[in-house]
Amino acid sequence: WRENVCADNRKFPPDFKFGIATASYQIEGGWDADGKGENIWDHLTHQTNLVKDHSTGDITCDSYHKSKEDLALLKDLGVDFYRFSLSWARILPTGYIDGQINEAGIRYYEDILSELEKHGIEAMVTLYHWDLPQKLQDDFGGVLNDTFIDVFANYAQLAFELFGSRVKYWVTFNEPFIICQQGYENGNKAPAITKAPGIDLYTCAHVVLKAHAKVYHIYDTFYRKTQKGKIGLVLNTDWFEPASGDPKDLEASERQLQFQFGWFAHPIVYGNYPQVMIDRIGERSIREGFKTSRLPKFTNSEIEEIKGTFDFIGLNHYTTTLTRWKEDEAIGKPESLKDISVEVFKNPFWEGSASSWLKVVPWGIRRISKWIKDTYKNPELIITENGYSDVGGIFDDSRRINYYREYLSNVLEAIYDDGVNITAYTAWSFMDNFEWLEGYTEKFGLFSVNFTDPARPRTPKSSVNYFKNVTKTKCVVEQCL
Ligand code: GBH
Repeated sequence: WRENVCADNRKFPPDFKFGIATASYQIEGGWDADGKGENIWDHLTHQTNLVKDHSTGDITCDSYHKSKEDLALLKDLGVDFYRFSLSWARILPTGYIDGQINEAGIRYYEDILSELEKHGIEAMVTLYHWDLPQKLQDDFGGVLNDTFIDVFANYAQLAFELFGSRVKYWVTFNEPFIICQQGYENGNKAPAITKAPGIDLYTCAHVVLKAHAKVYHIYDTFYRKTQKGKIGLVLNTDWFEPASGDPKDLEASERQLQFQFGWFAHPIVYGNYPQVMIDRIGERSIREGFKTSRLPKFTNSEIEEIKGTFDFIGLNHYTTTLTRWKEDEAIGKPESLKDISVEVFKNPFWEGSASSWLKVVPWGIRRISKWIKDTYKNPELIITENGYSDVGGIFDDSRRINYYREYLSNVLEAIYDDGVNITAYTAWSFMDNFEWLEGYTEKFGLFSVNFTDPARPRTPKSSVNYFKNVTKTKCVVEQCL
């Protein structure tokens, strides 16, 4: 069948784009270089023992000092665009617009953008990939406080002013589900606040959605016409495959998707939270003795403000999980998992990776794409992350190549057989980097980085050749004509 992929002309459409992604805290290093402020990841890695190998992102790939070299590698990869994020505290050390503006930080991103332009590579820029300036956490509790909305909007507007003429795609937030569920409930991400499970994460999401909508409207009103870019939100989800054909397992799968993806997608498409969240959280809250739902309510004007605030939806997708219906949890101390009440597990026969959660299930990307098309009125969908981890030091990374080939092949099927409007695909990640609480124990890069060498040399893995061929031929197999 592989030959058929090309014989069939199953190449990606001519205007389909390929890119590769990174995030500021994971690759930049230079944590206090040239006036950068402290952020919540600097704080967490310096003040706690939460990172598995007790490592930090202080230096990591040292991309802060090596961006010229990195840009040359990107050019050679043949990508159409580069997805990276801005370190808020590198631009605004305190996070506030009326604090000091760090010229060195601005220059760093200007240099990247002009190199990209020179190489004919488009920029996809994420405003917030988890590295909140620490001062905003200290002053008002970060993303839990409505104050965040204007502070974020000021930062975003500055970014549009400074960089917008050279940015094709803006992403407001990377994975609000993770920001809120892990940052403010299970403690797997900074600021690792776990004191009000079942409450704080919903407050966080409420603030994120309002901040997202505000920034969308700023772009739409003041910058879109002259800067001609697009702006969207990046959401992460597994595909949740029902464990059996039992309608109850189907219901469980749908509920899980609504509580994870729908939590953010439903508001930006339809204006409010999914009904199943409103009903379940509302009902449980009352039985728990709360006067109102733990899920905050949008006012009518907020609903109007949030509805339609995207040009594209970004999907970060890595793996699939099985879902089985289960009896509702007893009423007790609130917890978001009890609100969902679904049993999730993995098929033990699925191929694994270095990440416990990441099993290789290529057909899942086709099913989640189709589900998004059907559930959210066929939006423009961009795969903003997809990739495979190993333990590092593997240069002939054939399992990573297999992963990309099989996932990309399913993306082709989603486009041609299911009519999903997928316009671009982004591999995670450009190079091995700091994998959050897993430190340097899980490697997603197409380029390997030697973290014990002060020069942090980059070495291509075999997957670089594979991906180069994909970007050149728009075809998933190596011998494409
Ligand atoms: C992405 O999130 C991030 O955007 C990126 O920065 C990161 O490097 C990349 O993934 C690779 O991990 O074991 O039960 O705690 C992906 C979504 C969701 C994947 C949470 C890991 C952990 C599940 N992530 N999941 S669990």
